Amino acid sequence: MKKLLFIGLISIVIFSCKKEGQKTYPESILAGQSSGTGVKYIDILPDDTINPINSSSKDYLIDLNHDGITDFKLHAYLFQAPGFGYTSRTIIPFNDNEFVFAGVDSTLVDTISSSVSINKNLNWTHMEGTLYSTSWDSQMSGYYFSGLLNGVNDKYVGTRIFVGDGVLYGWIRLRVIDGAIFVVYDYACTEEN
Ligand SMILES: [Ca+2]
Repeated sequence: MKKLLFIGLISIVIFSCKKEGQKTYPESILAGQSSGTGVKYIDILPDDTINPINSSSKDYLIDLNHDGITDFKLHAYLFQAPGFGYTSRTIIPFNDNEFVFAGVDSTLVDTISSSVSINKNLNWTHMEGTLYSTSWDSQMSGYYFSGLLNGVNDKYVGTRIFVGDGVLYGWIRLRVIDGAIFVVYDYACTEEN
């Protein structure tokens, strides 16, 4: 019994020590939230435009929490030839970081409205996700597209990155423009307390 009590006491001491040194992390962020305790916000001034030239791609790297480690890559690609063409804009998570995808299709990036809570209850994936892609073929008279980010304003891509023992929730505000172009306005993520 004494032995049990001793082990119990030791466990309590170890547990409390751990708890004291432990960092805590906010469990959510609001889409578009740029201020408040535990929120790190970066406004890109002027906005960055990602514009690949024909038959090439252009990458844009984002380090959401500014720790020197890239968290996401935005990737734009354009190909066009007489009679057909293709564009794509995707997000590629690094280090198993994740973004919020739309419903059942894990390759489509969701668009989150301003002030909606980004938290663990959304659909998360670390796969490459499509922001918007198009293709056309004059012989088939077809124009095809996929992605939710076209023609929307003030919509956000929900993100989360994994650091040590914690999760940092965040968002990136983007807009797709004609062709293969897109614009990065700003981003934010939570930070440990
Ligand atoms: Ca980082």
